[in-house]
Amino acid sequence: MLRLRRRVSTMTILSIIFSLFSLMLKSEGANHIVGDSSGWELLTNFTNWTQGREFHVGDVLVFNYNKDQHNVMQVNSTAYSDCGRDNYISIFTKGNDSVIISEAGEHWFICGVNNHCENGQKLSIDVAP
Ligand SMILES: *[C@@H]1O[C@H](CO)[C@@H](O)[C@H](O)[C@H]1NC(C)=O
Ligand SMILES: *[C@@H]1O[C@H](CO)[C@@H](O)[C@H](O)[C@H]1NC(C)=O
Ligand SMILES: *[C@@H]1O[C@H](CO)[C@@H](O)[C@H](O)[C@H]1NC(C)=O
Ligand SMILES: *[C@@H]1O[C@H](CO)[C@@H](O)[C@H](O)[C@H]1NC(C)=O
Ligand SMILES: [Cu+2]
Repeated sequence: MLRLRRRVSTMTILSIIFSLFSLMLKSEGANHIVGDSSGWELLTNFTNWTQGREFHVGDVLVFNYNKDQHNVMQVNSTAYSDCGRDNYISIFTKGNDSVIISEAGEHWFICGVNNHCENGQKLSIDVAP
């Protein structure tokens, strides 16, 4: 009886520790290096990159690119489809931009330089709460 109780309380403590730990991990937010080592560049396949990847609110997208050749525009779905550059939500131009995802739902990014977007330099992600 005593031994059983002790085992139960050890399990309880372990599970509390585990929950706290997962909460901590969750609130930290994951860093996603867009395109991995290829970066935010013309020849990267971003559809491929998003496959099997989960995005959550609080995560960070890191865009690495040559700032003389590219930029990052966060846009709405229309501009994503049309590669429209006139009404962006935000623009990033530093070449190593960290974008914190603060809302659930779909997010769209394009490169606004020349015809890069038309050539596939665009990213669409679905963010879970
Ligand atoms: C990118 O990758 C996806 C999935 O692997 C594939 O369906 C698509 O054809 C690729 N696009 C290009 C331009 O290679
Ligand atoms: C998709 O990415 C994987 C590595 O993440 C790579 O091995 C594969 O060749 C890529 N496919 C395409 C179509 O780019
Ligand atoms: C995207 O923004 C443009 C310009 O403000 C607007 O005309 C268009 O309707 C918007 N698209 C969506 C899906 O909200
Ligand atoms: C980003 O790049 C700028 C210069 O373009 C540099 O000053 C800064 O230290 C870089 N930040 C990181 C996190 O690499
Ligand atoms: Cu570009």
